[in-house]
Parts: sequence; C-alpha cells; structure tokens
Amino acid sequence: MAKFEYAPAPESRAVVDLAPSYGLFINGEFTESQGGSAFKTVNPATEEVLSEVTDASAADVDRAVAAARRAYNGVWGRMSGADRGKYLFRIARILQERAREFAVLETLDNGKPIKESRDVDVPLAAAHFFYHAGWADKLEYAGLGTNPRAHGVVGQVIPWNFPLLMLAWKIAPALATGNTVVLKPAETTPLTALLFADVVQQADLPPGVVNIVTGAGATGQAIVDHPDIDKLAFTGSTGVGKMIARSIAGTRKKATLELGGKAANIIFEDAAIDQAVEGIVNGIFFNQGHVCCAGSRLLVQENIAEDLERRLKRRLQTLRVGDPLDKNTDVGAINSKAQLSRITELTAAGEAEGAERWDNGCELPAKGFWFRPTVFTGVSQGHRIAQEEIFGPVLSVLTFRTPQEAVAKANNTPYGLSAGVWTEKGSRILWMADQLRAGVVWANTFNKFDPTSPFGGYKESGYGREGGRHGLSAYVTTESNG
Ligand code: TAP
Repeated sequence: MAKFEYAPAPESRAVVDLAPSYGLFINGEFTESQGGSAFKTVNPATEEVLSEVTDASAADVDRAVAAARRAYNGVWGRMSGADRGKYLFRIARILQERAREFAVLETLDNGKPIKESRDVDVPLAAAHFFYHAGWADKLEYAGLGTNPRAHGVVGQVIPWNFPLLMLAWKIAPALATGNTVVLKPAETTPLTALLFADVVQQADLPPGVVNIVTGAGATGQAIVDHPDIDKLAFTGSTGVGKMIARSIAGTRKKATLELGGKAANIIFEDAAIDQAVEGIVNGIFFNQGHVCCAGSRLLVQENIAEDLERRLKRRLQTLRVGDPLDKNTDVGAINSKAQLSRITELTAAGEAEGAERWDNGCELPAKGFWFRPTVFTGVSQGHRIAQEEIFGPVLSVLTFRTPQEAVAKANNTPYGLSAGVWTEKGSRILWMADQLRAGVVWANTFNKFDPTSPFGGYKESGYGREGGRHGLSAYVTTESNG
C-alpha cells in the first residue's frame, strides 16, 4: 500500500497567545506563588520552551483550598441547580467558541496531532460541560438517593495524556453537583488548564469556585494531604493511586481513582478483518498510545493471525508520524523525555525476553521526542510487554484458539479498565462482555467515548466511575450513602 505524498498542511499557531510566564489561578485571579518556584513547559515535538509555569507550594495549595471553601460556603453551595447549570452551559459554549485556540495549544504542549485535539479532545471537553449542565437542576431525579448534596471542596489531580479532556471530566460533574474545585494539571501539560482559567473568568464564575494550581508531584501530594479537602478525584498511574489510597486511609475523605490499564483487543476468526485492522490501529496508535484504555494487547484467533499481522503491518506503513500541527499527521510526539525513556526501556525488555520486534521504519524528526509505531509478535503472557503498561505506540500480539482461552488471557492482568471484541456473532459479544473483567467493553469498535457513558476500572485500574449518571454519584452524598 503506497503512502500518498501530501504537501505540508500546518495549522497556524497564531491563534494562541502565550504569556512568558504564568502564576496560579486562585480565588478568580492569577496570583504569584508564596514560597513556590517555577519550571518550564516545552513543546515535545521541538523541545522549544513554551512558557514558564509556577511550581505551587503547600502554602499556595492552602490558599486555593481556603478560596474554594469560601466559595462553597458563601455562594456555590447555596446556589440553585438551575443557576449552576447556566454557568456550565456558558463554559461549554465558550469552549466551543475558542475550540481552535484550545486545540492548537493542546497540541503544542502535549505533542498530540492537531486532528485529534481538534476533533476529539476539545469537542468532547465541551460535550462534558453541556451534558453536566443539563444534570445540575435534576439531581433529585437522577436516582442517586434521597436528597443528594455536594461534598464541599474537591481536590483533583490529572495526567498529561488528555489534559483539557481530563480537566473537563473532573470539573464538569463537580460543579454540576455544587462542589468547588482545586485542580492540579500534570507538570508537562499545564497550559490548557491555565487557558481554562481564562474561560472561568470569561464565564464570570464566582471567585474561588475553580482554582488551578500548577506544579509537580509534591503539589499533588499537598492537595491529597490537605485536611480541608472533602473528596479527591485522581487520574494517573496505579503507583501514585496506591500512594493516595494509603495517604487518605482512616480520614473522612472520599476518593475516586482512575488508574492504568493493559487492555485486550480480541479478534475472532469471523471478524470483519479490515475493520478490525482499523480498530487495532485506533486502539493503540491513537494519541501515541498514551491512553489508559489503549488496546495494547492484541489477542488474535490463531488461524487468522498470519493474515491479520500482514494486513496490520501494511496499514501501519501508511501512518504519518511527524509535526503534530500538520493536519495530515496521524501519530505525534511522545509527551516527554521521561516517557520516551520508559517506552524505550520496556521495548528493549521485550526483545531481551525473546519477542520479535517490528516497526514501520518511518523517518523521525531530528529534534523532539519520537517513537515509531511498533509491533511485537511471539509475545508470551509472562513477558513484561504483555503485563506492564507501556503507555506508548507499542502493540503486543498474542494468539488464542478458543473463546475460553481468549477470556483467560484477556483477564490475566492486574488491570481491568477496558477491552475490545471483534466478531460477527452477537451472542459471542454478550458472552465475552460478561466474562471480561473490564469496566468498558467495546464491540466491533474501540476507543469510543461519550459523556453519558460511565468509564472506570476493576482491580488495579482503580475505583469509581466518571461520566454518565454513575459519575455524578461520586460527587454527592445522600441520606442513604451518608
Ligand atoms: P502519574 O505520574 O500518576 O501522574 C498523574 C498526576 O498525579 C500528575 O498530575 C502528577 O504530577 C500527579 N502526582 C504525581 N505524584 C503524586 C503524588 N505523590 N501525589 C499526588 N499527585 C501526584 O501518571 P502520569 O504519568 O501523569 O499518567 C500516566 C498514567 O495515568 C498511566 O498509568 C495511565 O494509565 C493513567 N491514566 C489513567 C486514566 C484513567 S481514566 N484510568 C486516564 C489517563 C491516564 P506530575 O505531572 O507533576 O508528575
């Protein structure tokens, strides 16, 4: 399959107005840190420094929590759901109006292709605000229990793979249910959260309802440990999730943890094979594989494995890897040097343990952090690349003979976030969905998201759900659940 030669089609970055440095967004305005320091955020595709951002201190977190508490007690906790909903609708509309600015900024700071930030991240972020705006005045009727009430002040810590979208997953349900928020974006991708602070001002949200504190792990830890936080919502690695669970054990804090994954994408012999190939590509190469629910383990029925592998490799040779701002790019930059080292280390382990490595041989830019779309065949279950989350554009291929074997292999992981099943038989889809220990099971598709649909994991993928009616319940107490 030949790759068409396209002329460059770069999106203009003129729409983004970057400040040389940013303070913290506390009580409705940008303020200087008290005792914190600063760090640089870079474009991972070019290593260009984009801006300098504040590394918030524990004193800054304390100020942010105090502002959130005042806003909760004084305004937001008393406001009617209908009025809260108006603010959420306003935020949603502003996100749509400024969609291009957000998409370009996300791509610059994260390295993801512009077609993904433009067509997935930003529209879905707006959709989350629209969806939750609709719930704000209907919580009594959401089946959450008797008299649902906000927890109060919510601490939220998010990762770098979908910076704006994870912010929306966190902030929209918290505000809809009447909570106020202190949110920390990831160290490598703080810029869209800071631009969101601008949206908060534009929407005229009362001061202190949303506070954004940038920083590294220690800032996140200060949020987790703060005594006046009522609920924590964390998305990130299982390692940090376990530390958080230990830190809050024995306290009154509620928590939801959305952690890692090692999803099986299972292809049966009767599946529509070319569609399945597209689903595999979307499953693991979307967003450079920096996706917690990525289909990183391909389980193929043995009698079609050779044919599928051939088609998949041919398809991967047509993927365009390079400038994330180019509208034709399929695979962008790895988000950070540290993540590139982790991917490099795990793929080296794959070779050392005896799996066969293949990549699409594409040219990579000289500067920035890059990794070729890679496939490992001959992978066995004990290999690190079959067990550990690589969080990069790397697929491990395993085979199976019977549905029972597929289930046993798919469930043989400490995680349980998502899975995919490809077959023509509806009854088999239902049987598989019942057997798989995964929070989400996609059938004849992969990586489909919608604000109405709950998302979350089993086992070491965490607890609690985000999205849908189930996601709302994590943000309220009721007379039945206390
Ligand atoms: P983490 O290292 O866990 O970081 C997540 C967030 O926690 C970041 O903001 C991080 O700050 C902060 N953090 C680090 N140490 C902390 C501590 N001791 N206390 C409180 N906060 C702390 O994960 P990551 O590398 O950013 O993201 C990749 C992981 O997230 C993958 O395992 C992936 O599967 C998972 N993930 C899961 C989901 C869902 S929905 N289940 C979605 C996306 C990602 P820094 O950025 O400064 O380190």
